[in-house]
Amino acid sequence: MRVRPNPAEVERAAKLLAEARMPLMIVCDEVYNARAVAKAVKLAELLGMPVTQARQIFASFPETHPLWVGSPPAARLATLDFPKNPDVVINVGNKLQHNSPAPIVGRGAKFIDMRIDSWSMGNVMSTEVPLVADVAYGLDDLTAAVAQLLSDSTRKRIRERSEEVRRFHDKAAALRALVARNPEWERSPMLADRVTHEVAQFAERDAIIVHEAGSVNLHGFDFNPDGGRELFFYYGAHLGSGVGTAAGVKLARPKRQVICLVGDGSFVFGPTALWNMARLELPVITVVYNNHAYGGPHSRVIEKVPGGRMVQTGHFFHDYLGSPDMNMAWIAKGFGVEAEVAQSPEQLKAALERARRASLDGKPYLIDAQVARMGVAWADTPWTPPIRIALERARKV
Ligand SMILES: Cc1ncc(C[n+]2csc(CCOP(=O)(O)OP(=O)(O)O)c2C)c(N)n1
Ligand SMILES: [Mg+2]
Repeated sequence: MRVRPNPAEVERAAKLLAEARMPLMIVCDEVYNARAVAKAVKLAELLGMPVTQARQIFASFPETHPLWVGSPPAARLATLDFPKNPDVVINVGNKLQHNSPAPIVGRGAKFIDMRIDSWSMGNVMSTEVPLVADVAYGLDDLTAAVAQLLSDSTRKRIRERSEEVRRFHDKAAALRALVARNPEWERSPMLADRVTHEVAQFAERDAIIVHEAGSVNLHGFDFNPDGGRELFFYYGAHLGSGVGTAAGVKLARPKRQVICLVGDGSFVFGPTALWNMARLELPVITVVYNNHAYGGPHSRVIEKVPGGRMVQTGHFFHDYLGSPDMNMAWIAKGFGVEAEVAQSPEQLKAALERARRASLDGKPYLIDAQVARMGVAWADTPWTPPIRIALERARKV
């Protein structure tokens, strides 16, 4: 069922947005699902309004658009570099699962909440305007209402704001490109950022990226759900969901290149769908970021319990997956999928070309990309508990 928003609430929201000093829009999964990306772009452009996205499954806005200001690094809008103090925030299609005592949207701004899934509306955020609607209709109606309200002086202010947002967008893009200036760019085992960079160079312009690559920060893909590259992020899924998700996405979209990015810890929780890829000839390319570790949980322990015994002794019980190292290419071969290990950027580039040829032949392919452990407090040879059951045996059977 598709629902239009209450016209009286649309009027109130339009007035808040038209009068705002610095409005901010959060676009989320309902925008993608309602195929309303172009409508979100239209409203943003009408208002010269910066656009961001809080943790979701899909990318719901063209990331090269000059009004795109990136996603907040720590989920909350307060962690955005820009804008720092929005006075009106509009959510379009996010259920707002806050995951923290500090809500995603700060308390300072007036808040407009537009979505069809209204269950959690107003339960944490005090909400100035609730707009229960199919977001495609909601965006249409709101855009029409805002257009009615814009005076010449407001339009001038909007043009100036658009320029300010564009300057930030361009600066952020220039800074992101500096990732390639890392002095360790050529190292092996590789920087995770280097692996991401090579895959982003390699991916088709309308590739679908299934992302379960642990603590890896995606960059360089310039997602654009309106005809460009698309994202399936592991939000809300269990560890090990990535490979199965990728197989499902390829089944649903056989004409699109599907690339599965997965951490080694995540991969070993759920490689089973490799077998389905082999049997059904689903040419998915899987890249494992193999740092032989639960890198994220390692860093989180140090962050959350810095005075703990594991940090004091350097003996971490839960994070190192080496000794013996797992070979993900062998695991893939066991499921009937051709695979190889890539140690260096050169090997990775060559491996990606072989993966492309496998895709042409209708075959899945896996690359076990060797990635450095870069968090704090990693030893070169991490400690493991000195337990050797074989030595404890009273009977050698
Ligand atoms: C079913 C399940 N078990 C455990 C966890 C906790 N957990 C979150 S991230 C993670 C490790 C991920 O490791 P990896 O994929 O190698 O990524 P890295 O942290 O090394 O980047 C674990 C165990 C989880 N999210 N889901
Ligand atoms: Mg890992």
